[in-house]
Amino acid sequence: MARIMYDLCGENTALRFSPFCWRAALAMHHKGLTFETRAWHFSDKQDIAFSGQEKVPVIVDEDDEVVTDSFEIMTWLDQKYPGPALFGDDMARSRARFIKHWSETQLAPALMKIAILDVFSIIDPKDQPYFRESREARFGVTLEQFQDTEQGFEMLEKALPPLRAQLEGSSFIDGDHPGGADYLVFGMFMLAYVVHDGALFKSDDPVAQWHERMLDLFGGLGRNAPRTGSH
Ligand SMILES: N[C@@H](CCC(=O)N[C@@H](CS)C(=O)NCC(=O)O)C(=O)O
Repeated sequence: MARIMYDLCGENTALRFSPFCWRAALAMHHKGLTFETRAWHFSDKQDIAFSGQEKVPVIVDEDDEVVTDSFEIMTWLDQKYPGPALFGDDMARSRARFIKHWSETQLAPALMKIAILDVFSIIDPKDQPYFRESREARFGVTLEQFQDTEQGFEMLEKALPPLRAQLEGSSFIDGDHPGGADYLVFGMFMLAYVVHDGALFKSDDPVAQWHERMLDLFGGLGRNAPRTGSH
């Protein structure tokens, strides 16, 4: 059977904007693995019930093995499949977990401030009540009160210095070639790339140049992703 990834989509099922699904997709490409995606909406919980949890990405491997959680998927890929390492040894994986936490606690909130209403506007109308209710419960304010693009860019600017410093010394976070750490971070930015109209970085920023390199990987996988609006 073909390898499958359940992948969050918008009302337009070509729009794939989940940072965690992007991480998993890039990691599978890094390993040279082929896969098909199944477009998944927030309200399609029953379709992934077999995985024992309610979030994507969910991978169903060719031998029917089921794996969830982007970091676990990357760890599993290194264990199951030879070829270029995503994380390398246990010590490197442990350090990559720090990058995961940094990206999820420093980048994701900034990107949400910038793009939450963009996400809301492109998801399937049948998903919108659930999305609004669950996110408003999480944030404690309405989506409209939460969205603050200016504050989001300020938060992003505060979060970026370690990434910028790293990229002043090497082409990728993982060195001369992209690896798991790059996908952990770049996946976050793909949400904004797909749903938000407007640049995230100034063009002379090393982060912008890295972002361009990342968009070009695997035949322009990121760059050619369907996007919203006037892109
Ligand atoms: N820790 C998980 C997080 C996955 C996650 O939050 N996925 C979101 C899509 S971006 C999801 O499926 N959300 C379902 C929901 O909110 O009900 C990972 O790294 O894969």
